Amino acid sequence: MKTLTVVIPALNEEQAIGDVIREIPIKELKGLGYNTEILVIDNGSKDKTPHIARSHGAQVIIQPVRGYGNAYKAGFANASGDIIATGDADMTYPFSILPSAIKMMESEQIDFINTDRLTNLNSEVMENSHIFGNKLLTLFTKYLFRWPFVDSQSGMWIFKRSIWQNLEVSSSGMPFSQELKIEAFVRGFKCAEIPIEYRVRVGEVKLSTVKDGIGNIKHLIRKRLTYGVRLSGNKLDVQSEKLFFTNFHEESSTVSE
Ligand SMILES: Nc1nc2c(ncn2[C@@H]2O[C@H](COP(=O)(O)OP(=O)(O)O)[C@@H](O)[C@H]2O)c(=O)[nH]1
Ligand SMILES: [Mg+2]
Repeated sequence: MKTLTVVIPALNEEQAIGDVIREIPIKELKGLGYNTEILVIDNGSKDKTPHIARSHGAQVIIQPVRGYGNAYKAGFANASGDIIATGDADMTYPFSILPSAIKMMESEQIDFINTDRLTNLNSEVMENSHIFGNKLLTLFTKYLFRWPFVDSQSGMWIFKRSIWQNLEVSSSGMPFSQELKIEAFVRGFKCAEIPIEYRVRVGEVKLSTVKDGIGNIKHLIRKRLTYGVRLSGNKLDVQSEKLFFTNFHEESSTVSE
């Protein structure tokens, strides 16, 4: 039997955390040959989040240092699964897709799956400013890293745990999400992206559209400059020749750059 670890960062999410955990299709995953380990990463919730998570069968990991990226780092360090899947503790991400995503990973031998909230987005679910910010950040990422995904800010990823040790992800906060995806891609892992249905958030948003948006743009520029120095010039281009990207928006057509 293999293991899937679901890692969920949660800061004051008592309204949603129970339903989020309940949505994880444990029985179906068992049928596929996977035991499910659920890790909820908390650092400073002042509400009943950790208590509710435990009562729904999750293990609660306390990361003493605040931040979305720090929460994920603690989660990945404590994960024992062959595969790691992630998502917010706010009901926005459909954990019910995990069995089909894992089947796809196995049949296509994919290392890293990103999910795309934007292609099928119901515009009532996300504010216009947020949609604009997400598209702008993705555009920057495409331009700076020749990165072929549609949604650089999605918080749901499914990947082989073994690749994590090869990724250099230093962000402690919100840029963690884009940095992980860039790293998976530029390090040459086989990546794919699947469109999902993004849903209305339950509970209070932790992200500040303007502050975090600007922070993410600064991070992209810094990261690209670091690559420029460390990979001395065109190493990124050389690497990208052997990059592989399976775009499931177009019925599994395969595009190599
Ligand atoms: N443990 C932990 N979780 C956090 C922190 N900041 C945000 N989160 C969680 O990370 C997820 C993403 O935050 P959210 O407000 O939904 O951001 P958005 O989805 O980008 O609007 C949610 O489950 C939050 O509870 C943090 O500092 N620590
Ligand atoms: Mg969210």
